[in-house]
Formats: sequence, structure tokens, C-alpha cells
Amino acid sequence: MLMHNYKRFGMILLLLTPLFITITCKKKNSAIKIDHDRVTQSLPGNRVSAGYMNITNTMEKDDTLLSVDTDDFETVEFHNMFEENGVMKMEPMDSVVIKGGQSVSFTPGGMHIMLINNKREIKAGEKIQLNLHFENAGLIKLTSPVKSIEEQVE
Ligand SMILES: [Cu+2]
Repeated sequence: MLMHNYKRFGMILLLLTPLFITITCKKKNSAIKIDHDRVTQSLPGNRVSAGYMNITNTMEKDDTLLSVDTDDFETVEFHNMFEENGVMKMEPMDSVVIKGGQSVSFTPGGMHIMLINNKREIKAGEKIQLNLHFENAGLIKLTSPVKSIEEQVE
């Protein structure tokens, strides 16, 4: 009886070990800090959303945001805004460098994360998961709130 209980205790410890390692790894990723992350809701007949956030590189070494993916959209691009003949246009960028000790902001009217071809309706008030792939920091998973278009204006 006692023996049996010890075995069970051992099993629980084994099961808890991977969980503990996961939590430890997550904390090590703190070289990159992300805040104010949010995604715009999808509008009828329009299958794109924009992702906004501030990314801070706390390391001395530069890091590069290589790509973003999510289960909720077919394609994700980095877009820069520029003016041409009085019209604001967007151009895709391959990647975004975050210099050591500096921050980069994705903002409405500025550089943004373009989420293209949603696989479902993206409603204000819910959350979507974004996977950010950095050259040095590796994968950082974000669970970002979806905001209405009105809420995006700062
Ligand atoms: Cu865009």
C-alpha cells in the first residue's frame, strides 16, 4: 500500500518536470520585452487585420524579428508606411532589426504587422495567439487582445 503511494508520487514528479523546464525557459527569453500588443478586429468583406506592439531589446547585441505567424491568418508581413504624391502607401519589409538597448514600435499609421487572409472572423474582445520568431531570442508566443478600429487610435 505504502509502496504503491511512493510510486504514484514518483510519477507525479516526472510529469511535473517538463512543466518546470518550460516555465524556466520562458523566463530566459526576457532579453526581448513586448508590451501594448493588440490586433485590429476584422471588418465585413475585409480579410486583413493589423498587429501593433512595442518591442524592446534589453541586450547590448542587436536582434532581428524574422517572421510572425498565427493559426488565424494565412500570411503575415511587416509593412512600412510611406507617402507618395500625398497618398499613404504600404511596402513590405523582409525583417525588422531591434538594435541593442532600443525599442521598435508597430503603430497605427506607422510600421505595422499586416495579418492577411483571416481564417475566421476576428472579433473585438477576444484574443489571438501570435508567434514571433527572433534571430537571437528565438520563439516568443504572444496572446494579444483584439481591439475595435476605434480603440486603435492613440
Ligand atoms: Cu499593411
